[in-house]
Amino acid sequence: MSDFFVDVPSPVAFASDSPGDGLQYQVYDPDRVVAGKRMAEHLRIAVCYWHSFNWAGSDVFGAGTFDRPWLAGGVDPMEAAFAKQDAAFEFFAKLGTPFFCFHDVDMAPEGATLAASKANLDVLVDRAGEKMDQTGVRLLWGTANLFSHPRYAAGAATNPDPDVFAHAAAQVRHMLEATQRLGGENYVLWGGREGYETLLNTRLRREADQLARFLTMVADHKRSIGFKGTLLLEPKPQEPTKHQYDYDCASVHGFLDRYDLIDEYRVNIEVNHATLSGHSFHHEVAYALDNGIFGSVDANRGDSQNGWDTDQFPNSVDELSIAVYEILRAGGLTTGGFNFDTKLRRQSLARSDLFHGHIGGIDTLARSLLVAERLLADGTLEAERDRRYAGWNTEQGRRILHGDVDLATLADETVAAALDPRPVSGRQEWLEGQVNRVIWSTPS
Ligand code: XLS
Ligand code: NI
Ligand code: NI
Repeated sequence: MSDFFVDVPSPVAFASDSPGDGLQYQVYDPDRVVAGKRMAEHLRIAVCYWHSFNWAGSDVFGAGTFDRPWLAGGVDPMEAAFAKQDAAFEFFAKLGTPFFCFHDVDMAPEGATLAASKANLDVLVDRAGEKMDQTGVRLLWGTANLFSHPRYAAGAATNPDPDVFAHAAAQVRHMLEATQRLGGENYVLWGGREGYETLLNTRLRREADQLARFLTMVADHKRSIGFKGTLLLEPKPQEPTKHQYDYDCASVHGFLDRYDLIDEYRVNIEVNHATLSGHSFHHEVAYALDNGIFGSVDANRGDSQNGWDTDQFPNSVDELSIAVYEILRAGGLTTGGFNFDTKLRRQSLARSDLFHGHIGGIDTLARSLLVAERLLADGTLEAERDRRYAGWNTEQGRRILHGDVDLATLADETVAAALDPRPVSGRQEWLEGQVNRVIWSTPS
């Protein structure tokens, strides 16, 4: 094991009673059984390679501030990739979380040609496989970066140039196969540049058809190689493009339905993308679950004052627990997990800050799981939802929904019966109080 994180000498353990230096979990206890399953199995936590190891802390106004020697330049690119991988696996093992996620270009340097890039990635993927065997860390998902290189400035699958589409296809084919070799449980497609900067030069329907063609080819290839994982699309409304086609869960759902891809893809919901699209994370999770497309989560948070994808570490039990409740109520995660698509603030320079960010976020998530279990056992929310729709269980409700009555007949009957329904309270404030009662009374 490498010794990059020397200031964190041993693995992070659960120690609820000793806050100490903050390098213990206060809530996350992987073996603790919650609602019939170990916490680790409920949450299936992953660390992302890109923000944690492949980003130097730069922003649009300034250079990197972090201590990531492999990104410094002047080092042989393959040697740098090895050093990065050593530090990444040291981090995963010390954090004690079961999964990681990566893009092709996070792990291996791009070569001068596609063939050279593929060869570099194969070396690093084999090396990752050995490290996974040594540490027991598994791959939650892999993905291809189809947005950083200038060739993708006008999109990958939605590019006006078919050669760019073909280039993206080659990258995805290789990365999907690499994900399969590493036993990855899902494969993600985030269409960062599948959108437009201006409608003045854009044909919307053509680009949608191209995207659907691309996703169909990926799904076909998945079947032909026998990859058993789940294909996931990650919605985001904008950034870097002005408008991204996979805007939110409802847009993705409509798109999948329209192009007959509804059985092939599910969604990877990112908290900060949900809020950027003008929804709550709770909304996106509830929509996906109710429509059978829920897959996985990118856990993070935004800053409500600036409207960017700030990818901060989650820190609100109030925000997360209600969404975790919906996931638990629907039976929990299957192949998905909670991937920490999170990055440090630019001034968080110490190597140990990466641990503090993850530990705090993971404890927030674990605490949300405890609250969700109590909300489920408490039953108030479901009882209230049942009560609210109870009218539909009557013979009249059944007749309407089953199409046993047409509009004119229903109108005539309603007039004859002189129906005069009265509004009833939605009880929102009472329900909010009930959720708080459970949050406040959940023991650690
Ligand atoms: C960017 C996305 C990206 C995906 C993977 O906003 O969150 O990190 O998760 O390509
Ligand atoms: Ni993400
Ligand atoms: Ni994001």
